[in-house]
Amino acid sequence: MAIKILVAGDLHLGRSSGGIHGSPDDSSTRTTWKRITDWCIGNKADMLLLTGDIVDRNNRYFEALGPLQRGFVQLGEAGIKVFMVSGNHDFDVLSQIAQGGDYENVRLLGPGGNWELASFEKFGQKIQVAGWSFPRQFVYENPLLSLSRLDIDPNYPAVGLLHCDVAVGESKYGPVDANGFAGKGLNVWALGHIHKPWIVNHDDPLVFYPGSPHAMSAKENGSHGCVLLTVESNGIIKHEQVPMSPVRFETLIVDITGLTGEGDVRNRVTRAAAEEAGNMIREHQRLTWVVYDIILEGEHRTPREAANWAGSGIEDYMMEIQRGTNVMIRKVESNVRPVIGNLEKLAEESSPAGKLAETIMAIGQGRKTPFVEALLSEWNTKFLAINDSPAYQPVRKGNENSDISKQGVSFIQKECRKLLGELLEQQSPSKQ
Ligand SMILES: [Mn+2]
Repeated sequence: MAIKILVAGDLHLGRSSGGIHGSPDDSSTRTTWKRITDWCIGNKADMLLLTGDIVDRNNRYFEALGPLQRGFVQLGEAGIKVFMVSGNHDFDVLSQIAQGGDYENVRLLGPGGNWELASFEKFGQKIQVAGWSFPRQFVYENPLLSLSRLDIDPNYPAVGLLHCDVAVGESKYGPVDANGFAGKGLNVWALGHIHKPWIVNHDDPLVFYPGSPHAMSAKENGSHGCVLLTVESNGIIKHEQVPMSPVRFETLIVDITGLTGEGDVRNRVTRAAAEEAGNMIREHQRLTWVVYDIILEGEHRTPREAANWAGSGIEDYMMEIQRGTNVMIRKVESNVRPVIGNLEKLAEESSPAGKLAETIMAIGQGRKTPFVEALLSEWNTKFLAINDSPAYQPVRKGNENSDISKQGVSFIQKECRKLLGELLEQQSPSKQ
């Protein structure tokens, strides 16, 4: 028989996803907590591990505690054990709940920042769980440095729970080196604090952030959920993501080349979003909201106008693509280039447009006109001044040998195209 362990972190109960129309229940992390407890009960999990920041510091008393406690009770009724550690958001509130002693099945590991080892047994199979809880909001020291005293039995699998900040150097949230987890006698480390799912180390030991099970902002794009650990009877531990978030944020590139009118451009954008979301829900069921940031690409005769067509009022757009799943578009950005018709003919003109056309052609053919040389020399001076500024030192690393002049030429070409496009757009007010 295998032991099933679901791992969740950074739920931030009390918060909701930003930018969802109205304030529907499904955008709240409460919904994801319900999904997590339902999943554990429905799939007969043995254990739920929580890696801290389960309750959001700024919203906890108003919204968080009722649902959290209800979930604990339901898990207890189903015989599911909860081990948790606190993070910088819930260092006080989780220990209050645990000290209350109301939930026999729930245990906070390592209160006060003292490492603690617990164990769980089923059918003669034993799992050890070690944990350390945030004792206060800020912890500047590496919590792993105080780990030596645990009495771990090497004959049984052991899982570590820790809320910490991996690989950042200095941090006030428990800084830990990514290599620091090896050789501590634990097979798996389940971490909290970072909201993006991240496997820090694949094996020996497995070290991972499950990430926030609920996508709270457009910065948290991609699939969000929990991690299921399956401990086989031979001690082998498998891991897989279980999607939970009812909200998913994505970026989508839409090419509008060949489209002319407003309706065409808007339709291309909304259809692309609906199609992409349709594919996604075939893989990940139960998404209530798929929220897109659109990036327009390609060529258009009037790029600025096309971007306005696609973007104006788009934040009100919402479409139900299947029962219970809605697509929203949060914003539209544009990288659309102007269509520049007859460049050669234009280059013969002595107008500003002609000058720009000539420059674009010259660069395209690898020639350097006096005008290009002058621009390039100015670009070089400015680029070097920025590059010498101490603020950019870290960015510059590894970039020093790149061909600066090539970068300059490509920059000038892009700007000339943009300017020419805008110039032509102004000269042709209505070509529809
Ligand atoms: Mn945190």
